[in-house]
Amino acid sequence: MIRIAIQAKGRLSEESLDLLAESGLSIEVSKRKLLTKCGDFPMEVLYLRDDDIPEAVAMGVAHIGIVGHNVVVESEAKVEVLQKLGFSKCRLSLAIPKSQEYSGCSYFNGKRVATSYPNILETYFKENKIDASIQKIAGSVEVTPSVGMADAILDIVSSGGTLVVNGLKEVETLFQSQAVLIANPNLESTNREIVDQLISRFQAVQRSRGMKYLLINLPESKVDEASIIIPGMRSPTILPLAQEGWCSMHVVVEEKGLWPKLEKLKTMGAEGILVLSLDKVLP
Ligand code: PRT
Ligand code: ZN
Repeated sequence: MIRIAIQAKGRLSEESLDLLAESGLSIEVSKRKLLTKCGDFPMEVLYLRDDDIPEAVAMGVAHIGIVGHNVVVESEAKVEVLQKLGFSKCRLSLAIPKSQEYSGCSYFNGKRVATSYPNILETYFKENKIDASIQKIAGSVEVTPSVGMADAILDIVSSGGTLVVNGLKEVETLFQSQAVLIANPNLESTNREIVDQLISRFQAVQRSRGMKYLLINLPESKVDEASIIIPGMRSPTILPLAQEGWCSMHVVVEEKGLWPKLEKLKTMGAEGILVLSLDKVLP
C-alpha cells in the first residue's frame, strides 16, 4: 500500500484528482477527511497544504506526492522528482516597477527583493554575484513595491496579468515550473513497483492530452502522400472501403497544427474526416 500526498485545496488539487481519476483510481471524496482510500488500487490519498508535501514525502509520511516543482526546489527536501505532469505550468520571475530601466541582473545590487522563494532567490543572487537583500513574504508579494516595502519581487507568473495590474514588468525568468510527481528516495521494492505502475498510467493519460484520433476516407492512390502529412504513431492504419480504389486511414495526431493538415488532406481528395477525442495512449 502506498500513500500519495496531494494539495488539499488550491490550484493543484483539481487537476491532481483528475489525473488520478483518469488513471483509473476511484477515490472516495470527502471534504472532511484528511486521508482517503482508493477503491481499486493499493493506494491512499493524503490531503495537505502544498508547502508541506515535499517534507512529508522526504520524511516518509507519504511515499509520493504531487506538487509544484517550484515548491520542491524551494523546500530543499530530499525527494526524487519522478515525472513532470504537464499541468499548473508557470514560471518564477523577477519583476521591477515598469517605469524603471533594466540593463541586466546587476540592477538588483543594493535592492530589496520580496519573495516567498528566498532559497531559490539566494542561489540565483549567489550564482550571479549580486548583493541584494531578500525579504521573505508569505503572500501578496506583488503589492510590496507599490507600498514601499521592496524595490522588486520574485514571484510566480502565469499570464503576467497580476504584474501588469501592479505596475510591474518581468525582467528575468529564474525557473520554469509545473506539477511534478515526487517520491521518497528510499522506497521499498514492492512500493516501487506500485509507483512504477502508477507512472505508466499517468504517462498513458499524459500522452493522450493534446492528441486526437483522426479518420479519413481517401483514394488509395493518395495514401503515400497523405502519410507524409499524418504519419501516425508507428504508421497509419489503412483499411479498404467497400468502394473500389478507396480506403480509410486512421491515425493518432497532435491537435496542435491540425487544421492546416486537415485542409491539405481535403484538397488532396480526402472525405468524411472525423476527429475524435482520446482518453489514454499506451505505447
Ligand atoms: O493553500 P496552499 O498552501 O496549499 O496553496 P498555495 O496558496 O500556496 O498555492 P496555490 O494553490 O496558489 O498554487 C499552487 C501551485 O500552483 C504553485 O506552487 C505553482 O506551482 C502553481 N501555479 C501555477 C501558480 C500559478 N500558476 C499562479 N498563477 N501559483 C500561483 N499563481 C499566482 C501567483 O502567485 C500570482 O499571484 O497567480 C498570480 C500570477 O498569475 P498571472 O496569471 O496573473 O500571471
Ligand atoms: Zn502553499
